[in-house]
Amino acid sequence: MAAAVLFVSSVSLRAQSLPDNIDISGSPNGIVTLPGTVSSVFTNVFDRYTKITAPNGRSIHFLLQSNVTDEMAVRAREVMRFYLTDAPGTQYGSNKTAIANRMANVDATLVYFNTEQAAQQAINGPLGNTNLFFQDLYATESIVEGSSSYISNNNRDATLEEVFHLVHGAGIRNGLPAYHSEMTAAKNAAKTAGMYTPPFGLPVQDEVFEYIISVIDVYYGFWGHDPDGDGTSFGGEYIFHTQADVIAGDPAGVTAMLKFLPTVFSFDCTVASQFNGTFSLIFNGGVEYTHKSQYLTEVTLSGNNASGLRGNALDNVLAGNANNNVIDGRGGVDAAVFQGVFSEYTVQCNSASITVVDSVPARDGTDTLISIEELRFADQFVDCTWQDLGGGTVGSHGAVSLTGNGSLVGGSVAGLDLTNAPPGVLSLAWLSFTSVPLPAFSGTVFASPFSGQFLFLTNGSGALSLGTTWPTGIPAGTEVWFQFLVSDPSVIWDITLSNAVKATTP
Ligand SMILES: [Ca+2]
Ligand SMILES: [Ca+2]
Ligand SMILES: [Ca+2]
Repeated sequence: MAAAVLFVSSVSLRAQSLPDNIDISGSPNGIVTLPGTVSSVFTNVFDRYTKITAPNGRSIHFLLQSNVTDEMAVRAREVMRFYLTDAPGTQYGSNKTAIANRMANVDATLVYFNTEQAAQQAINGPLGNTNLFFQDLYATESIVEGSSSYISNNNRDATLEEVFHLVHGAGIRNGLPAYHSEMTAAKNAAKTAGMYTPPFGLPVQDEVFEYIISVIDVYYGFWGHDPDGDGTSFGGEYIFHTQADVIAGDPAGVTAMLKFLPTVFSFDCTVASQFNGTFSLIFNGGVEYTHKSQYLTEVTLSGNNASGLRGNALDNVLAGNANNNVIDGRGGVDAAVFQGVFSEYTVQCNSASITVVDSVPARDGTDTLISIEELRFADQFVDCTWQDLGGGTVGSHGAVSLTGNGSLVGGSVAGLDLTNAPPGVLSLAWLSFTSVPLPAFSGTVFASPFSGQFLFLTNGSGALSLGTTWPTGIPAGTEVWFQFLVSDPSVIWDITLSNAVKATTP
């Protein structure tokens, strides 16, 4: 069991503290060498640093000892960020600004040691006299998603626990005293009912800290695999080990947890660089790690293996690494994230997948997306429902522009809008189900061979708006091309071509 006690240093000995202005902006992962300008009380023990900046501009610190990997430190920081992200609709967590500010104001610091022994040595020395509100965590109890320890489930992960202790102790206890009291009441009820048994010797005022994190750890799936094989968690302290168990057996505890935290464990998870294979967020009883991964929603591959991601039924935010990845969102409205701006990529919408090719070497590679509904580039979000294929020509009123709109979900409204045509002229809409692009009229007709054609008249502004209810029952991935041939006596052929648009049903 990891250290669970919250350390607050003696007021009379307050001396060294950490500045708020340690600059981490130059580091891609936000981890920097601990500057030599801070007190040797810190540099004698720790070598690296990262932080979360609270809304008030002050810092929540992370001090890192040598064996704490960057992956571990980023993970702990992102778990903290998750805890401090507003959880809409919750009684105490819908606006966490005051909690984060309070933590920063008391110099809340995660002191991340190599081992428990290293922590004891440092805390019994000068570090114990600093002006910090600190909580310890050890590299030996840190399991990064996708690492060999994570896959084999053979080691305790204390990150969720220790990071929440810091939020609870430095932020919630005095910032939300009514909430602290509610959690204490849930703890007392669980203790009376024999569901929660605190470890021997734990001061009674510390029990609520250990109890609520038992609920949190179990709810987010960290004990589902039942490492002790006895149907409990935390070495028997808490008698539940799966989310279903704890919801059914300790609803008061779950209710308390969900007054501050969301039901979905949406921390920004980066899979360890060593991982090779398809990282799955779908529970499979034969794959131990999926007891945990089934609750993740936001996952990024790192390193350079040609690995894949398989999302779950939740709305996922997924990103590959520098190699070529297959990213399958499965159910839900899923997003794939890319590092560069849209113009740097080629996006090919196929019938059952989307291929995204990065023109910048060694960045995102060529990724294949399946059941992904949104592509997030650095400058814009795009989807494959409506694609502008170009191919149009310039007429007497400029380039005739065609856009499509609507989600193409059966029963919803879909439309086409034509602009920049001459006023009051005949316009022929071509519709094609199998595009064989045809160079014609000085442009390219993509809606060819046409499967249907319809005649319309533009209005006095040279525009045309068509709307319809999209039919139900059209299979996902069905493609339809649209393009207009516009009468324009001032150009050769008497015809101006609009650009073509391609619709792909979701
Ligand atoms: Ca999904
Ligand atoms: Ca990639
Ligand atoms: Ca999906």
